[in-house]
Amino acid sequence: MAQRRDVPGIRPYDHSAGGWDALRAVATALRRQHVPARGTATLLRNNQPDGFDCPGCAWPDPKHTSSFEFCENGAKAVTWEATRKRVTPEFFAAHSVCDLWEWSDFALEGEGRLTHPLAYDAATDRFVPIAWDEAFARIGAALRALPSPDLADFYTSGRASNEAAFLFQLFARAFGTNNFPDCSNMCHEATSVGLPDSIGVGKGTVSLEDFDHADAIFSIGHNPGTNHPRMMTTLREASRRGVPIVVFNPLKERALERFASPQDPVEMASFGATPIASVYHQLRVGGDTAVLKGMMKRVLERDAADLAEGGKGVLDRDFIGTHTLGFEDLRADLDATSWEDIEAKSGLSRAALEAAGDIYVKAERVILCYGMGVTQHAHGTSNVQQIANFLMLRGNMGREGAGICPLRGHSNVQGDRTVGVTEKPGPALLQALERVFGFTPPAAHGRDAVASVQAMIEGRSRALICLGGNLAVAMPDPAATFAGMRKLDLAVHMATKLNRSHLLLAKESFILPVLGRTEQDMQAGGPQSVTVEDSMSMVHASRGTLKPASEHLRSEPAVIAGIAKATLQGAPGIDWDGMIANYDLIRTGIEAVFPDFYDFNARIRAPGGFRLDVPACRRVWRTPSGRAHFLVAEGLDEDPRSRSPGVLTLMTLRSHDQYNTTIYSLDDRYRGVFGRRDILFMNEADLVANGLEHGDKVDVAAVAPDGVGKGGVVTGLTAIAYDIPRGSAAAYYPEANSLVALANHDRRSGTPAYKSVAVRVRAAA
Ligand SMILES: Nc1nc2c(c(=O)[nH]1)N[C@H]1C(S)=C(S)[C@@H](COP(=O)(O)OP(=O)(O)OC[C@H]3O[C@@H](n4cnc5c(=O)[nH]c(N)nc54)[C@H](O)[C@@H]3O)O[C@H]1N2
Ligand SMILES: Nc1nc2c(c(=O)[nH]1)N[C@H]1C(S)=C(S)[C@@H](COP(=O)(O)OP(=O)(O)OC[C@H]3O[C@@H](n4cnc5c(=O)[nH]c(N)nc54)[C@H](O)[C@@H]3O)O[C@H]1N2
Ligand SMILES: [Mo]
Repeated sequence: MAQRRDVPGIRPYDHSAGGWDALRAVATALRRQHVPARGTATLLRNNQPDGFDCPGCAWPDPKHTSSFEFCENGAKAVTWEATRKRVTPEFFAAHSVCDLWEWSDFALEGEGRLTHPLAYDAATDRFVPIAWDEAFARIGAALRALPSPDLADFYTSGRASNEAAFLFQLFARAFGTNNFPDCSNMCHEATSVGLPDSIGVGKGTVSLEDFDHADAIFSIGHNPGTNHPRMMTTLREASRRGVPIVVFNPLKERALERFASPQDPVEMASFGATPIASVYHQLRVGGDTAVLKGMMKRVLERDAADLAEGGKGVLDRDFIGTHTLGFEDLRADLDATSWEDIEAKSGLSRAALEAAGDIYVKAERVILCYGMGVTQHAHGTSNVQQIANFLMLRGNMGREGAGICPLRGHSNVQGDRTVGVTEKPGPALLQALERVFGFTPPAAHGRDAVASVQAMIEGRSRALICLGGNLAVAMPDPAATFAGMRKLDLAVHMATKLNRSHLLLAKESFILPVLGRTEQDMQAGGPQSVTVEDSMSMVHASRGTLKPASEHLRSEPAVIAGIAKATLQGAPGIDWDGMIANYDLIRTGIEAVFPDFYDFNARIRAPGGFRLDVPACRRVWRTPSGRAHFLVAEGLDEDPRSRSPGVLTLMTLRSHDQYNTTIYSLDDRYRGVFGRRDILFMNEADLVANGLEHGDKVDVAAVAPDGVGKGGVVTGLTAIAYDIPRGSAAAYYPEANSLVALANHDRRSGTPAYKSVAVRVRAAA
């Protein structure tokens, strides 16, 4: 290979994940946010029995009572919220919205915590302070002025607590709509829609203890070293026990290769590390259906061979016979799928997939973990169902040490759904709300995230109330999304930090600053705790300990109640003030509506909280047939456009120094990228095929959704030669979101196909 030219900011990083660099990164984060020594005390309270739940991710804690578990990115998430920096009324007086629009997202959020409720003033093009009650009154009046409640959308980002989310859906339904766009729609909706058809529940079935009993772990399409760092403790323990860990990921993510635990004095002192993956398969982007079908085909082949030799076979025939339907259809599909197609689509050899299938067959108890690499595809729902099929072939569902483990995104995205944030409420929820709160909630299904944005674009949505998040930047196709949001009559953002969504002005726009999870929440009835649900259905309390960033902040429940009272004006007699004075009363309401939360207030006070019932864990299948279902995925091809010559399949993903649309720094240490994010990761042979060299400036154009016309374009990226399969490419989210069309989503779950975008690359114009 010819000597590669030097590209600024690109240098190989050969250390293990974790280790001393992780400790150094935390020290830098504390310094940048001007958080002094007390920072350490803050971090120590994170995920402690009497402290706050880490806003970083939804991975559970060992009974939530463990001693401090060091986690670089959890520390960054806490530090980001506990920053000493503030965006004050003086800041807004000095900068018009027009000026701020030119700032980068990194710079906007980097200014720190919002301190005052703000309303947009068109005369000066500035956000100006407003009294809380006046803000509530104006928002209420604007909502009441809408000809129909269905002209409003209520967005939830998954950091909101159960209490806030419950009040939010209660308010929106009392107002009269089921329009609940949710960050889950961009994330694990494929799980929430796919798994109920397979196993009767849209959640994972494993608990943390199950990992102690597993004898093989499969990891598909997630990057825990960055996004679920506390999971590394679990994977490291499993690896040290000799449990095979089989990884399928287009990129060699460093933490899945080897990890040095900052909590292990020996590893730290010796600069050692623990290998994580026992085998690492770099499949092509979008090759997961092929991989899963390949491994399942191997299981059937092994089964046939074993039977031929007089054995009992390798399928769990008891389980399949007693608990499932659809096995013969699956078998027919696998028989009809050729190894040739599987190899072509996955980019992996038959031998590699057979070996992976053999590890699966040898293990008695298998857990399969997955993330956005599986769900954010046009076939996301069916990908998830293939995972369930794979596990069920050997009864790896609903027993100790085995099961399916979706790694949720935001720390309470699962809980928000559990307590009623859903655009498709079932009869049980509707009846319970009516019984408990005395009003008839709307039954007609509402809008999810893609549908909401489409409605804004088409003028069918006139008001947007956001419980956190940065909807405009998180969604596909910023040009269309931004234009849609600018057409609104009313935009309300409950937020901790300034972001671009707030600058998309409606006729009336408000930014309402709220307490973060790390902060004390004092109400008339004393200090309050909230609750959250982690990826493994454990519900526990979270109590902030820090002094609030400003005396003007209100809690999310209090702001929702304020808007609700001003909008509903007494109807239908919900005791908003009582619930805000004492959140126990909100929890009493949750318990009355959702029977699974029985004794909520008592159980939440026990250390570690409690686990919500997941019937599939008991091999109870809440499907119409009462059985679990093998479900067939049609073919292997997600997007026929990706087969055209010269087309690459692009995934958009997170760096190590980012939390969704929040950018902590411009580094992505493990991938060897420093001080920049304008990078396109490509296979060297694809560079050559496009007449490009490592370090060339390129323009990337999406192949239009219908194969003709115009798709989105991102210009001026620097293409680098990277260890990624041929035909696949990668770029950072959200910078690359212009390439993702709103229409490019999974038809069944609405999840945008952020990880399968057909693109062409050419030298920059
Ligand atoms: N520090 C930090 N923590 C976070 C977040 C954050 O941004 N920063 N975000 C939170 C949220 S909301 C979420 S949803 C989670 C996200 O956590 P993850 O699920 O880990 O999300 P990503 O980083 O987007 O991408 C995951 C991985 O999928 C791989 N991948 C891409 N395409 C494919 C494919 O086609 N097949 C396979 N098998 N793999 C593929 C990528 O190489 C990458 O390693 O993390 C949560 N935790
Ligand atoms: N191309 C591409 N796009 C993606 C993805 C991808 O992988 N690729 N991933 C998708 C995924 S998985 C997700 S979950 C979405 C994320 O979408 P969102 O959840 O909408 O986005 P975040 O970036 O997490 O939101 C950040 C903002 O939340 C506010 N905030 C932070 N903490 C709090 C709090 O405690 N309370 C309140 N009220 N506000 C708070 C701050 O103002 C901050 O600016 O993005 C999606 N978009
Ligand atoms: Mo997410």
